[in-house]
Amino acid sequence: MPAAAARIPDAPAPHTDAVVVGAGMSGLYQLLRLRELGLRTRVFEAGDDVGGTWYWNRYPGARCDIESMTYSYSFSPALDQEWVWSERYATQPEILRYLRHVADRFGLRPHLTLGTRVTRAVYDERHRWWEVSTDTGERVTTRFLIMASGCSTVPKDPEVPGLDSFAGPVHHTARWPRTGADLDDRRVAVIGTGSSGVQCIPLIARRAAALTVFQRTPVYALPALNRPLSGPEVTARKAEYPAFRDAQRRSKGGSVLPMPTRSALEASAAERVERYEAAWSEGVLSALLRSYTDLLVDRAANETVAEFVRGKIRATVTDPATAELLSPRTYPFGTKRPCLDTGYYTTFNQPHVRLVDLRRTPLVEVTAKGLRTEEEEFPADVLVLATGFDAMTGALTGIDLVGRDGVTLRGKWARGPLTYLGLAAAGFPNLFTVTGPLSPSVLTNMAVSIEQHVEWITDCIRFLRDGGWTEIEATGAAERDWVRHAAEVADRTLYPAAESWYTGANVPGKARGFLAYTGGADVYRERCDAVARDGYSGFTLA
Ligand code: N01
Repeated sequence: MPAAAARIPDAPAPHTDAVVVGAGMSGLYQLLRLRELGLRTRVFEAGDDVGGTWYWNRYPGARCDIESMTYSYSFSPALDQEWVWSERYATQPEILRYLRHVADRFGLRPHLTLGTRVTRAVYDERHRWWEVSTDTGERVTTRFLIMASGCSTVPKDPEVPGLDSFAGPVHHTARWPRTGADLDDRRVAVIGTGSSGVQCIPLIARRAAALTVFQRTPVYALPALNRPLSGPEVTARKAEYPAFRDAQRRSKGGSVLPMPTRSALEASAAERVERYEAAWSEGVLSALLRSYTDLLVDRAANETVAEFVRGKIRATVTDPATAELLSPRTYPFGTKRPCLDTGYYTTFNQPHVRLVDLRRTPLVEVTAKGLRTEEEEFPADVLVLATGFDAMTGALTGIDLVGRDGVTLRGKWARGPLTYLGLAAAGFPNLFTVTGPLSPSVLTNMAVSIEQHVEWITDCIRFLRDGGWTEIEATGAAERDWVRHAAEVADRTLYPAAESWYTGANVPGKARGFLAYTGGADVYRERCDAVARDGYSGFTLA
């Protein structure tokens, strides 16, 4: 086995070389890579199994909105050939089975500490190591600390008084009971109509006696056209996997899809409709956005596709008033993450389903018996919160990360995340954030962005070890340049025009700013590679 992380001469060694926080898709792959490098590595995971997002989000209808054969690890050609996805869009249980299989197949379990949450980590400048504390009372010193804690980890409740007074069960979609929820013949109230709401509402409607959906902002949803994958189709895709995986890595968004060449405003209205119809029938989340080059940069161009989707909603939802309520009008198409629809809009044609517009009549309180808006009381037996997450930064600022001079990451990021490449932060040596804020992450196929970050971090640690370095830290100047660059690139798009978890606007009091890098995963990868080629420019080494 090769030598472990570099040691400081005449100084004590830390308990371990690397601690990884989280055993989701990122943490598992990071563990695998660091073990290959010969590093003593421990992974702490709050859940009692691996899976991360796919462990926690067990609500009815939870499934991926990127095709299974695309949204999976690419690092192992053997794994690609062995694993057989059953549907075009995999369900949560199937993705969880896959991640469990990865943990077993690559012998990762001995290095996992499950059911254990990291609560605090303090950088010890003298020893150049992190001291990590957990909620089980463990304290571990480690040279490197890698946050693989996910982008959508910390669930967010609705800001409405009285939640605790509700007499029946309250289920957040991201904390769904493992044994399932009793919804049969109940009066169910759902708050929230983002991706989680759009997926669970049709399935809840099938079981509930009555369903009331409380909507604050409507979404744009495209048909998923999910279906089982046939044997010959899987075989054909597997034959192409090596080239396909390579193309994914070089692509703008981590999926191999045709890119547009023409402006929407140059096309005639009839051409546009023809194109949008073709995109609509693809059943791919990004298909409409990839119809023309300017849909995410030009309001007028965007309005052509937004109105196309509204037309589809009007054609599906029979009651015109309900159709109008479900039609987004306050933000451009694509600037909040669109959703894939399997029976969402048609659910509102059912007589036992009612849509309540919280913009017109805001929620006032939750009572023991249900919900009360400014106008009406809605009795309910079960309350479902599909209200999303303190995304992108919540998992990182939610633990006490204390860097140089006692500065906390929470304090440093109070006015928005300051990070170099979304991978590292000045004042926090030897700390890496997998798919951290201001990296492409959630705007791309996460599987591809996770692998890119994990491989970059692993190469960096190898470089440090081989060079005898014990400390790496982003410089303040590099961090400032990156934050400025990320904001400039985002401001060239329509993304900042929407209030959403992309901008921090969904959490009251959270700093606003676009939280992902909009410049493209291909451009970003090249930038990260150049930093490494230049001997880690923008970092100081000790
Ligand atoms: O969360 P969201 P999500 N009162 O923040 C509403 C990924 N994901 O869990 O828009 C009333 O999108 C809120 O209203 P508004 C995916 O990246 C992927 O659905 O803030 N309503 C909104 O309607 C996704 O984008 C998959 O006005 C309140 C909803 O709750 C991300 O996770 C599946 C409220 C929250 O929507 C998050 O999706 C699921 C309040 N106080 C998730 N607070 C797939 O792969 C919030 N809302 C398919």
